[in-house]
Amino acid sequence: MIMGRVLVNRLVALAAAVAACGAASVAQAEDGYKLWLRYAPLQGEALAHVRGLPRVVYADPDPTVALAGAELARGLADLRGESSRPGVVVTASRLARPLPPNSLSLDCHDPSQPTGGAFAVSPANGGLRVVAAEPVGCLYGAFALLRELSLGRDPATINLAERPAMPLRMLDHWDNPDGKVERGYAGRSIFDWWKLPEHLDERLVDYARADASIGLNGAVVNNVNASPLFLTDRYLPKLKRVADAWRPYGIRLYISVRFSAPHEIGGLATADPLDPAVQAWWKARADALYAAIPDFGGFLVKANSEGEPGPQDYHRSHADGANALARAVGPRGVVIWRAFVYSAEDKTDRAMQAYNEFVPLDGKFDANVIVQVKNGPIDFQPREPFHPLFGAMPHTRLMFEGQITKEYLGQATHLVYLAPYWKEALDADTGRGGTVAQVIAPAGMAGVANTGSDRDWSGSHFNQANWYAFGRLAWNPNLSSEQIAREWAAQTFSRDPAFLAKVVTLMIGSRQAVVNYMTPLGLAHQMATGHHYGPGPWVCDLKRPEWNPCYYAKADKAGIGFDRTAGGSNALAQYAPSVAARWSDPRLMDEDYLLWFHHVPWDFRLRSGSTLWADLVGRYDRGVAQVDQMARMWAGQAAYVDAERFADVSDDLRIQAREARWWRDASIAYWQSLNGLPLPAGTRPPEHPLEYYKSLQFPDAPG
Ligand code: GCW
Repeated sequence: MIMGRVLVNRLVALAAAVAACGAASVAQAEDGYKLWLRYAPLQGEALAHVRGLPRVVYADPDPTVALAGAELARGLADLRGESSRPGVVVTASRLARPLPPNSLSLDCHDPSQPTGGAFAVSPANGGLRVVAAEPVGCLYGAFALLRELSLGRDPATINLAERPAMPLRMLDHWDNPDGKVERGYAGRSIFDWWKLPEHLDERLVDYARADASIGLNGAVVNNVNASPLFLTDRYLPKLKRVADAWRPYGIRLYISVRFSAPHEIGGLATADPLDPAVQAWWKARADALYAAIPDFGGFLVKANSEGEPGPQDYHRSHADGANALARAVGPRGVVIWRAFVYSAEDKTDRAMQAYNEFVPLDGKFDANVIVQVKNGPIDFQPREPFHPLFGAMPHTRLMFEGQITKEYLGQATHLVYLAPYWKEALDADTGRGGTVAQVIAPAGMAGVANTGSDRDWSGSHFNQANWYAFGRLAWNPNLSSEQIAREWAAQTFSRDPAFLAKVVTLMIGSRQAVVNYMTPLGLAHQMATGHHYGPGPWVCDLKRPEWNPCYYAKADKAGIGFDRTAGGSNALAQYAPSVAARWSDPRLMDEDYLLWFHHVPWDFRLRSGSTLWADLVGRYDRGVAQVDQMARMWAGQAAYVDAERFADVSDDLRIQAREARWWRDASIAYWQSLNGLPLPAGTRPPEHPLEYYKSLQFPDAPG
């Protein structure tokens, strides 16, 4: 014990620990690079509280614990407004007991604590103690402590005991090896495979730190429309370099694989998953990956979907395909197999195809296979009902896939805060023994990343909130959207209560605003084909019917909406009876999903008494008005935000206000061309004739 204390006192490793962590970012003032990790100086009583905290952090030399210690020392110095006087990190092989008085201690190998990233933080010995069973728990604990302090909490009242709700909390990057990001609106890829392994961009370390700060623990580094390059020997040292940089932050590296790779790069005649040579090839690739990266996470697979190869090319099932890869990986990792499938030949309602394909395979997947299901049955639309697969495969681990990058929600520029969107699905009762969040708890959540080479990482400052919210919800899906918005805005912009009251309101309302001006009342997929940016409800001439917006709205002179009742596609029957019952009667149901499940005449009476047509037009108008209101709210916040970020957000809101009108006008002009109805009294007519909206082309659209 005494020996331990002596050691502790001797091993003052201030600079070393800070340097070893590599966490120092290259951020400039307020260009958004620092994300929510700004640790802006506290004021008043909160400042006095952190100034009263000890300046010595006791840690041990484990690389993750050292990082946690350095983060704490640096974060506290910043919060104290004394960035030039960071605290001291003292490292020892194991912490001495009793804990040194008046210290901040990271006690990271306590076998009495729960594993899996859990931690506890409490006042101890005149200081604070973070305790965990494993180093990564301490890292999460350090970030959680800094978050509490950043929000102005009195350290004496901090008592946290947390454990993540699910084991896999991941980001999926749809990044191609050439640096282009599919559906990416924040510049180019953060991965420079060309320069790796010799050069590792410091941004990749900052990225891992940001992920860890919100509890994320894995990332798939390449697009699900996968290049086989990632399975070649040439990529092994590149992947290894990234994995080595991420390891101290607890981020495991995964890759997307191309199912036909054994044939394409392996020189085999086939990629049939039941062929022993194919199986041996996958095993050899997995072995090579694990030799380079012992904690390699596993494979993500998009198979037999949108033209990607898959087991069905060899008349095998998704389970055959997934299991072949899962056996190659073995207990070392997982195979995440996507349920996002719909085929050109299948004439059933697209919303039903994944369920039809996967439910019969329940129980046939190996234990290390996880089936990854999008939040809704079509494709990340502004509003969809939850996916009917959740709850319908009780013998298969299901993972939730959300899209952080806003492919169908205004991409980089529209301010849309997505926590309420994801929570709508996570909180939904499947009627089959739990909510979606409960169904996925044994597996996890993956978010399609919105990160890129832009200085602000995410294409706009408010898009950072969606990265933040996704991590926080994967850690704890019971957090409220308000709490997450408040935490994020306070850390990112200002802790001033007046500011937070306005900005949290603005964020919370933003999701319904985009639904209103793009696809109200349960409409979906009305975006122009290809770029998915602006409106294209008239598009109806593409070869694959389900790639046409007209397929989803089924609008004509008489009415609008997709009949998914027993009289139509009967997609409703894929839900538990208690859920289907809620959506089966168009007169009684939640009207937010009306046209998703029902085809109704334009003069259908809503509960408000107004006709469908009048209500639809009213909702588009409300969406436009909501964006105007958001812009007004933001305009009043100049005093709280630095000029650079204030102007950036103001500009984006100007774009959003213009484009909300575009969506409204184009949609109304088109529906009117079908139904021939006059606009409700007092309604502003579309600014241009329909032909104008149809003529707009965007060959320069990003993503
Ligand atoms: O949302 C759609 C996108 C495709 C994407 C696909 C998928 C990666 O438009 O770009 O491909 O979904 O999820 O596989």
